[in-house]
Amino acid sequence: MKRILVTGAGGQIGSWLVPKLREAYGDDNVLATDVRHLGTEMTDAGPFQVLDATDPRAVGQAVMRHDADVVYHLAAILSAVGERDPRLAWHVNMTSLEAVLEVAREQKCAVFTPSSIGVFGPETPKSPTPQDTLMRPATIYGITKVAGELLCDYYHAKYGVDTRGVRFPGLISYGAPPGGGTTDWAVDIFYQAVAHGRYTCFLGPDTQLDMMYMPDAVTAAMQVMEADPAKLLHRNAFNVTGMQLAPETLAAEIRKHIPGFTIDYDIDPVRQGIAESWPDRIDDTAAREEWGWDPAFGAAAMTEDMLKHLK
Ligand code: NAD
Ligand code: AKB
Repeated sequence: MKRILVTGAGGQIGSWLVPKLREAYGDDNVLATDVRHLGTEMTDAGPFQVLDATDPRAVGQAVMRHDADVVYHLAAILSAVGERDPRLAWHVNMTSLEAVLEVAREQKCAVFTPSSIGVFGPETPKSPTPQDTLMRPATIYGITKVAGELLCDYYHAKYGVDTRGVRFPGLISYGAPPGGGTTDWAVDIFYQAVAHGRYTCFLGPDTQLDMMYMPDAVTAAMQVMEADPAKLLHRNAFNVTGMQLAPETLAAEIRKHIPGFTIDYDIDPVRQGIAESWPDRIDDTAAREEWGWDPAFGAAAMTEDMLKHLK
């Protein structure tokens, strides 16, 4: 049975991924860690430890004590917060990844690291965005994600570390709120629709981005780590997507369930600029062909499920 350590476990992804990992591999085999204390839902169901993932010694000790053979490295600063504090984003994203990779090299662990559609930039072909293409991101977040993909590839090629990852699009979920990204509107809109029947969006009406419902994201993370390594050509950077949404198209979906729902716009130039530098639609053929990626949720099914849970 795998022994797993998760960094950044209290965030939007970790709060969904840790319970699924515990279900699959056993509660005691999955050590959840985060730089902050987390609620009892996370800490009572299995082992938990406060851990700063930028501290290589602490990461090494935690991996050794837990006898981990897999690390899901989720600790990071996201795009919008990164633009407010670029040095923090560089420090957290790069220092923590280097720490995890070094520990993985020394202690022979496999590593899952999520990359992002944020690796793409204004010069990248927008629709469809190929798996292998020009990547010159305009955000510090994107720069750390491109560097992270390359560093993970390097640790695999040079040291044989079993590094794997996907480029997640914007993730939609209920429960733990998103951590300060450009795609957070696609979560906030549901909470505001249910609570107030209206939403003011910080992106323009037709700003289309790739999105995915969290159950599919968790499946992707676990599936790529279970995939036959012989079939993986793009180990650390698989494009994956579930659907494409713009504020006006998601508002129309929500209106099918909440007929009086209204949306208006108060555009934030920083996040609008980031969104415009990202793809409209990524091509995830490589993930489908190399490890069987096949998302269960499109826009209609995701909207229905989100509203069912939030109501
Ligand atoms: P999040 O912001 O919701 O959670 C990040 C977690 O990391 C938080 O619980 C935070 O406390 C923790 N953290 C911050 N600094 C830390 C440190 N020094 N040591 C340990 N923990 C620390 O992020 P998320 O949405 O769960 O994203 C997880 C990963 O997935 C990130 O690499 C992110 O770039 C990537 N990703 C997320 C999305 C998305 O839409 N959520 C999309 C693409 C990629
Ligand atoms: C963000 O908006 O920063 C994240 C992402 C797509 O990486 N949700």
